[in-house]
Amino acid sequence: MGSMARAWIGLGANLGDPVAQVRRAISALGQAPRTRLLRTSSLYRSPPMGPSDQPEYVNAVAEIETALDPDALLDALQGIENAFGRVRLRRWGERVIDLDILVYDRLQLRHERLILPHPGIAERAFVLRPLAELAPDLDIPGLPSLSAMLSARADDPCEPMEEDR
Ligand code: A4P
Ligand code: MG
Repeated sequence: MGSMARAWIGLGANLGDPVAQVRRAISALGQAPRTRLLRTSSLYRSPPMGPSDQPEYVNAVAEIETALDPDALLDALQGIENAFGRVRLRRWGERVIDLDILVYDRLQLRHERLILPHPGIAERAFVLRPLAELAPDLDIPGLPSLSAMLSARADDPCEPMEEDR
């Protein structure tokens, strides 16, 4: 493959069998065109951010290398979401799977369909903890250090799941 970018993908699910769906989505990510799965974090559980009348979430982060440009990568992620039968119900609402591009190289952009780095990183323990597990020293453009963002979110519930890893 030609020039490869390094990207971190956030995964989340809270409908059906969230653990199985996050795992299946990670393997689908590894099958995306011109993309190689490098590492994945543990799975984490957390209460829902947003409407509280929905099940708890399972989240993880995957590190990939890809020759897809950011738009093509977003297409690939949305293709996986659609293949899982994702239906958009409400903002911050329940979903069978959600895949977000958290970081793509050192790119910073604000397009209509794509914002990089992902705008929710600093507020979300369920993104910061799995990301820090993979890349504690990652320097994210436009954001404070991961350790500073983690300290600010230290009281948010978000636990690694123990089972079978
Ligand atoms: N978009 C822009 N930038 C990006 C990016 N970097 N990566 C656009 C991916 N997509 C990006 O997102 C809407 C649009 O964002 C996409 O079409 C894309 O063009 P969406 O996921 O389709 O839908 P949404 O539900 O409206 O997203 P929203 O409101 O941004 O919600 P989030 O941020 O996806 O949050 N609680 C816990 N504990 N864990 C979770 O994972 N997730 C959510 C959903 C709510 N509460 C949660 C969790
Ligand atoms: Mg999303």
